[in-house]
Amino acid sequence: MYDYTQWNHIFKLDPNKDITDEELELICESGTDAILVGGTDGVTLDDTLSLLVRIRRYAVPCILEVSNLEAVTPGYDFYFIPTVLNSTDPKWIVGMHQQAMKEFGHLIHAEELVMEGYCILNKNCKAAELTKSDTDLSIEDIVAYAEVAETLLKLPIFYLEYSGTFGPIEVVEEVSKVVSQTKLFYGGGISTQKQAEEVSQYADTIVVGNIIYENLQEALLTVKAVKKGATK
Ligand code: 1GP
Repeated sequence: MYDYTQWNHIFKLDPNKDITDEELELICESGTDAILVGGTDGVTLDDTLSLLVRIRRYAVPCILEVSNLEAVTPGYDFYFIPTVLNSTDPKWIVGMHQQAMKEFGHLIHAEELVMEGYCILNKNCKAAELTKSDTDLSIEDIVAYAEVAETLLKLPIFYLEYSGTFGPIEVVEEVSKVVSQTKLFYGGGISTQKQAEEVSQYADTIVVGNIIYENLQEALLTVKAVKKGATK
C-alpha cells in the first residue's frame, strides 16, 4: 500500500472536465506523487470510473476524493473523505459521513479511507458556496482550525483550500507551525513553478488543479519545483 504521508505533489483531476489521452499521459508520467480525482459538481459514476480506467494505464497512485456517494466506485488506491471544518452546516462536517456509514459501512475497507479536514477559504469558490463555509476568518481562526485537526480530531490531513485563487503565504506558514502528525495540504491557484516552490516551503503536499486545463506546460513545471525543493 502507498504511503500518502510522504507525498509532496498531487495533481487533482476533475472528472467533469475533458482531458485528452496525450495530456493525461504527461500528467501521469510527470513525476507527481499521485492523481486525486475529485470535483465539486457534475461528478458522475461514469466519469469517475472512466478516469480511473484511463489513469490505471500508468504506475501512479490514484485516489478518489469522495464528494457524492453516487459517484463512488471500487478500484482506487485510497478514498479521501473531506470534512469541512469551517462549514456552518453539520451535513458537511459529519452528516453525509453518518449517512454513508449507515448505507455502505459494511462494504468499506477502513484502511483505504483517509479523512481530510478542509478549511475552505476562497469565499467565491463553488465548494465554499455549496458547503456554506465561513470564510471570514483571521489567521488566528485558521490556525485554530488546524489545531483542532491536529490536537483534537487527530486527522491525517489538514487541507487549506483556496480553490481558484492563490492564498496568502503567511497563512500557510503560520498553519505549518502547529501541525506535525497531521499533514498539511495546500490547494488553490498554483499556476507557476515559483508559486509551487513558495508553498512547498511550508505545506507537506501541494495540490495542483485548474492550471492543468489552462496551461499544461506550467502545470508540469510545478512538479519540478517541488521535487527540486525535496532534494535540497
Ligand atoms: C482544488 O485545491 C484544489 O480543490 C486545487 O486548486 O484548482 O485552484 O489549483 P486549483
